[in-house]
Amino acid sequence: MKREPSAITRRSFTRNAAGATFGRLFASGPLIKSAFGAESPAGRPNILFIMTDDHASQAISCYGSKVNQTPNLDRIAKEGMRMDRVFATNSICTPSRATILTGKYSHTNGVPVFNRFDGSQPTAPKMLQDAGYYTAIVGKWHLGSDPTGFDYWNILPGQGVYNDPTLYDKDGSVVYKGYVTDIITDLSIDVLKNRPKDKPFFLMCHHKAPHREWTPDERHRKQFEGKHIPEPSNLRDDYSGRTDALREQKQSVFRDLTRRDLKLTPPPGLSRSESQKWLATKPTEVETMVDGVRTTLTGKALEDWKYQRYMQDYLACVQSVDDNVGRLLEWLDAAGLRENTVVIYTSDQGFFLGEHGLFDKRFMYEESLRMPFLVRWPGAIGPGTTSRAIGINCDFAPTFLDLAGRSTPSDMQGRSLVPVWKGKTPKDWRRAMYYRYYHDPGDHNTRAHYGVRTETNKLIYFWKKDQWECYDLVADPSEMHNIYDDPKAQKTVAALKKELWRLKKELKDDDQFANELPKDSSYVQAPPLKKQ
Ligand SMILES: [Ca+2]
Repeated sequence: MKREPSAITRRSFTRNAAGATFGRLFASGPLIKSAFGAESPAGRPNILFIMTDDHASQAISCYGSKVNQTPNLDRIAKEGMRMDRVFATNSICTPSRATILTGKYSHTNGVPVFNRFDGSQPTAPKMLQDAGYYTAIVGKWHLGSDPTGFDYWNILPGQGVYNDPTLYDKDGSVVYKGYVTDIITDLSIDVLKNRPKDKPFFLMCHHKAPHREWTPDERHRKQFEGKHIPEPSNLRDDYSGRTDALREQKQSVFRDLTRRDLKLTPPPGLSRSESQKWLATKPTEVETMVDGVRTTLTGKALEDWKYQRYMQDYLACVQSVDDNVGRLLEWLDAAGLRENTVVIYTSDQGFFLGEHGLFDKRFMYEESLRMPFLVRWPGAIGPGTTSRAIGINCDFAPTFLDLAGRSTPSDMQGRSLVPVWKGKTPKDWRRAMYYRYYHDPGDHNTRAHYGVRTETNKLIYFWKKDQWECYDLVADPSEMHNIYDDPKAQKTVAALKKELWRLKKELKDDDQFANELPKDSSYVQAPPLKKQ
């Protein structure tokens, strides 16, 4: 493996407190040797990175979920740390994945929308290989090009499917009978069983669930069938005082869920294409059984029903993830890998579970911006700890490298989270993060915007509309009151604007993709040939 040409500067090394710690750790002879023993407590840890697709922290019980229980995810938090302020810098699938691999914002790594990732660029997995790690990825990739920097990869083409999914590797594809979350877990365990034992490992276990269209397996579907899910207080947000963006979006639970999303069955006698068209329709009335009586739902009764159907299936998909994370944790225990493996659980972004009447993500509002982030590392992270330090997905690559004893390359735009985990957050840690979403009109007519989130406030600029929103996150955590034009807020607005322009400049966002977006697609993937 050739070493990446990225320059490691003295500045980035000294800035990186945990990197310096590892520098000291590896300064003595015997420890350098033990660094390559994966089982050795003195060596570099294994890294198990579990990432789901679209899992909101509101649907994890250790984050205070009002809608479900996730005992296995809670176990990671109980035995390690729950981070409360880790944010996606561009809240959609492909861009977040490109950022996690590169440690760079969308405008720097060239993936602002669902476009193809250039796998020839430097990435954390390549640098981990160079540092002596065995690297592997299983599950959802969704970057349009085949993985680079992995000793082993086996991925879903594009979004993949929930039942009997196809996965493919460098030699071709295989159809696996069963449910995708179980299969990705089985394959991940196989990777760990078959890995070379003389190296530490870095495994990315990437689930498809709970991505739209939220198809649960039968056991979990039954668990949530007919269960009443509490509604968020702002499910019926009327968007007063906000910009045009919320009124123009097409990601409304009441208006934009299709018959396919709602798992309705096409009437008999339709051709395949008629059936597809029927399923893609957003229904304004639905005939269903209510208390044993066939009933046609319209108006508010239909709205209530749509929210319930959406959430029952979404939560059933999450429950399968929770079970399977439990299975992986138990396997680590049984294999004696618990002590020297860093286990991370996150999602590529957050998700709306009816807040502001929405599903999906994209907007910079809290539910979409926030990534769940749980991490366990026995002996290094105190059990049951929490952190409110502002992390971003650009931090993940520097963190992986730090764990491998490598400093952060100077062109990465994040910092290692390791000192935060150890309760030693550097004094100069960021107090604000920069966000930018480009995909306009995109799949849901979500207006392009950029903005800044501080520990107490948020400022959002819809640049194509020249419209602003500003929120006081302390007084108004649900972001219902836009204070941008409030005379009392003008000092705050001015300070936030100053910080926004400062961050935009510091991160070298020169509006590279403000008007023109890449045309190629991350949905197009080399057609996987069947294995012989
Ligand atoms: Ca996603």
